Amino acid sequence: MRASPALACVVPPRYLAAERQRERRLMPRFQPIDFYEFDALLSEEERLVRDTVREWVDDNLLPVIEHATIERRFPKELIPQMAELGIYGANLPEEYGCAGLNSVAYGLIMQELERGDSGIRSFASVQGALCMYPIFAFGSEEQKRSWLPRMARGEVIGCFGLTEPDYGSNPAGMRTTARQDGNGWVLNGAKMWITNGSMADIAIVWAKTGDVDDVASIRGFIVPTKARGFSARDQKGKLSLLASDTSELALQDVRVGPESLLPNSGGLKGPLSCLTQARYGIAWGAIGAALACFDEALRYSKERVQFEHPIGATQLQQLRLVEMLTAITQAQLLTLQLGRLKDRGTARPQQVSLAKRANVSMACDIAREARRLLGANGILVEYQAMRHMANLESVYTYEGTHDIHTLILGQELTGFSAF
Ligand code: TGC
Ligand code: FAD
Repeated sequence: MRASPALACVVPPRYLAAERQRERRLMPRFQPIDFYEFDALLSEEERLVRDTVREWVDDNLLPVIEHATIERRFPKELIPQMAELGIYGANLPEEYGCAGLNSVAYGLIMQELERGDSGIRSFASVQGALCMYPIFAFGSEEQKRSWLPRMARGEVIGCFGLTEPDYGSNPAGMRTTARQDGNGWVLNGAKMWITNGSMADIAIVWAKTGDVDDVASIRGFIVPTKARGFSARDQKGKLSLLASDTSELALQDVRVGPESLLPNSGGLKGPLSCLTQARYGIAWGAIGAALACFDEALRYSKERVQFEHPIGATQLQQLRLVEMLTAITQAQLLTLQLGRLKDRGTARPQQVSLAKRANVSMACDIAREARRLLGANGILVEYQAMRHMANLESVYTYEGTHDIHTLILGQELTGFSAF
């Protein structure tokens, strides 16, 4: 995290207004449970980063997320605050204006953001793992110096265009093309379900520069969204990730200069490596959503009285809570080990698939069970469980569906591709 006053847990003055707002609404504060002394496995810096973002989420994200959800709008006012905390591309090097954190600290940031809302974690994931990372990994030195510091400061927002209307799980089939035109390129095609699509300043667009079947010809392009022929349209009718911008992109004879091409990208491996970064963040993020639901359910079980005793005094609700605690504890330990492997440089994409698949599924189950424990109140937006439950259906689907990760792991075990 950027060495800023925020790192030292000094809450910038304008955040105090949100704190007062929280108190007015008597929003209960998150009460972390550390059943397996997980904190002892973290460094001081990792804990500090997590606690800083945790406090920011409690004071600034949670007070606005309910209304943002009802109004179906991404809370743009949070963008500069997250930049100030050093959240965007937090695991990329300081020489490009980023925080230079290790993978575990980065993961803990994703956990805390998604404890607030999957849509906010999505925004940060797309900005960091899907837009800044490809510029860092496949860009020229000039591109890195030009884009990364501005993106870290939240002055330039990115989106990532891989999925197409007819190619979701199978991006190798993409139809978007980039044809060389003098020094530059002309792009044509459509991208679907693109997070941040309507608010982005640039789009990382993946396109084929050769024949329609030539997967090796896939290259990445930094496309300014104000380029002539580029348009974005909001995806209407969502019942999930309501506080997130999801759009369809159309590229019609979009001309870009040579500086647009990510020179070191080539083949499907390029976008898939970006997905590995984002899936890693999602594995942590899902724990955050689960923690929020567990925290709310536990508190509710102690407060809600039926048959003259708290529902938490009944065996059925205790079973629910114990299953939640067990699943969260297992996920934390698994994901921490993944983070340590990533920092050692030995984590493999299949290990990331296992964590994304297991943790998102775990979080979906916990959100659903928490919602049920809350009875009728569980369907209200002023409680968190149902918002998380609906959000997690998208998380289950994007960045490789649960099924696709099953097949990735099945192939890893048997050597047979079953796609
Ligand atoms: P395949 O032949 O298996 O692989 C092609 C090349 O890529 C390499 N590779 C990877 N590299 C890094 N990370 C990974 N996860 C990788 N997976 C594969 C592979 O080694 C090979 O390299 P090389 O050198 O031999 O060329 O490719 P395939 O066409 O058979 O596809 C495999 C499959 C189905 C697993 C892949 O297409 C896939 O993962 N599909 C799911 C698509 C997906 O996840 N889309 C996500 C779109 S972005 C999004 O959802 C953002 S949501 C917003 C948010 O994050 O919050
Ligand atoms: P399909 O691929 O059509 O799959 C439909 C069903 O078939 C699924 O159940 C799937 O698991 C199953 N299936 C597919 N293939 C097989 C198989 N071989 N064997 C068995 N079952 C199979 N994409 C981006 O590029 N950028 C973004 O920013 C982005 N953001 C998103 C935000 C949201 C809210 C959502 C919902 C999606 C987003 N996506 C984004 C797209 C996302 O990655 C795709 O939705 C996902 O990869 C699945 O593709 P699909 O929806 O076309 O489903």
